[in-house]
Amino acid sequence: MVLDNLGSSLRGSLDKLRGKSRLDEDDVQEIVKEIQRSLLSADVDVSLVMDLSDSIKTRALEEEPPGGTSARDHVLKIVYEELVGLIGESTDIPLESQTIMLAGLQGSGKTTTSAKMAWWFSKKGLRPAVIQTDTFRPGAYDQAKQMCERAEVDFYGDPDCDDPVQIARDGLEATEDAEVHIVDTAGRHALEDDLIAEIEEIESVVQPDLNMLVLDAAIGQGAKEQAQQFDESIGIGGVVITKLDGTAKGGGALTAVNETDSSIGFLGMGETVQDIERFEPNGFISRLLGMGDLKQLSERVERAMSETQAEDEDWDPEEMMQGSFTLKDMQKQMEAMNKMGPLDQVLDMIPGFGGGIKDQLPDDAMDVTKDRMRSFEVIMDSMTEEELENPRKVGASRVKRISQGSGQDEETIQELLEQHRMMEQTIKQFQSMGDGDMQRMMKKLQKQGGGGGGMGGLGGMGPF
Ligand SMILES: Nc1nc2c(ncn2[C@@H]2O[C@H](COP(=O)(O)OP(=O)(O)O)[C@@H](O)[C@H]2O)c(=O)[nH]1
Ligand SMILES: [Mg+2]
Repeated sequence: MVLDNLGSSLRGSLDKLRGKSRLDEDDVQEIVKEIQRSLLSADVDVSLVMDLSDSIKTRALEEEPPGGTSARDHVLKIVYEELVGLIGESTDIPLESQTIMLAGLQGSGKTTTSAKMAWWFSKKGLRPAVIQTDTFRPGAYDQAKQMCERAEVDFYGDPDCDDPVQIARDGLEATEDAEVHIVDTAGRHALEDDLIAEIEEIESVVQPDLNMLVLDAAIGQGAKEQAQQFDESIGIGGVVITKLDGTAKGGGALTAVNETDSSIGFLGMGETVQDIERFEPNGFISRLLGMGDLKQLSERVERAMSETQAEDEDWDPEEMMQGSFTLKDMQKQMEAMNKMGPLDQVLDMIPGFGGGIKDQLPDDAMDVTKDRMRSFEVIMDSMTEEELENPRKVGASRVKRISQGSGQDEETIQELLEQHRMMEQTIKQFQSMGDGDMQRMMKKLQKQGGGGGGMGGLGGMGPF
């Protein structure tokens, strides 16, 4: 995650302030140093880092904390506000008909992002189409077409045409029925004049409402020049940072955003069409500071749960959170989790889980792969209602019978039962959080999630 280091080291420094009501110069100095260190190692531009740390320092020392506020909360608020100022608002993406063109160097993730964004718009109820104008890279047509099939969105490309401007023109006509047009363009290994000329020509035909620059999170200080050049030629209104599921921290992209006065619109978090998130500065920084990204979380939970619930009217997640945890619940959990995306990303968004708690969970708890889920499903189909409700009753002889019935070996059945036990245990821990963190968190989720589908917020959060 972007600035992940900052999150943990800053949390460490801030925790040292616990119990203090006044800050001295040394306290502030230590925190500011921590912030500088992390931002610099994340490739954020040096002068930007200095500006930021100066204002945090000045404000922390000069501003009087409001009555009753601890020193820790006061600093936290200042750091938070300054970081919001640095990162800026999310790019405005209205949910209406529009044309968006993607620009960026080869390999930055444009084609992937165009399919992801189309998927995102389709989930928002709009009809998107992707127009693929890359005639430079062999295989670009097939790649884009396949991703759009996976995203179940309209697609236009022409593998026999080598004029990107012509393809753009034809594409707009062919996808007339779509509401949102996303135009994918070619890149090069480096910025070259002919690339700039080509993209300017496409832009004059397409006349996009928004040009977005797609940047790999791993880009370092080079982001600055790239962003400036694209900005000069077509005008950049928003940035997409891709590959944030990797180890890169994305500081270079932040630099670019600041240089061009644009903003971040989307984050790419993986290779599949669903691995896209709308950039949310507040939530993003909340997560960074270990406060949990409540808004994003509830959005994902809502979406996954409404899909899962639509498939099975009888299943009530709230009942599960209060009562016993059956194998049926587990199946629903796994389905919901798969829809939400990788579990550790989901966990990062839960308040309090971003830090150490996640590490205390057994590795296996995260390891609910699609294949495993499929065998588990086959096994569960061979189990009786009684066994599904009461998995503890499944002894050796029943395992043998289920194995014969499902064609799965006994070991896999034991694994399923073990997985269930593990999840049950975690759920119990969760339940026992009781009146403290847990309820606060559910309240927040309910408030922010808008209560769609009677979901009671966290009900669908999986065993966590
Ligand atoms: N892990 C990960 N890989 C990504 C992401 N976005 C793109 N990629 C991969 O990066 C490579 C280049 O992406 P592509 O969309 O072809 O870039 P383009 O040349 O700009 O169109 C492909 O292998 C993608 O699968 C992301 O968010 N996470
Ligand atoms: Mg491409």
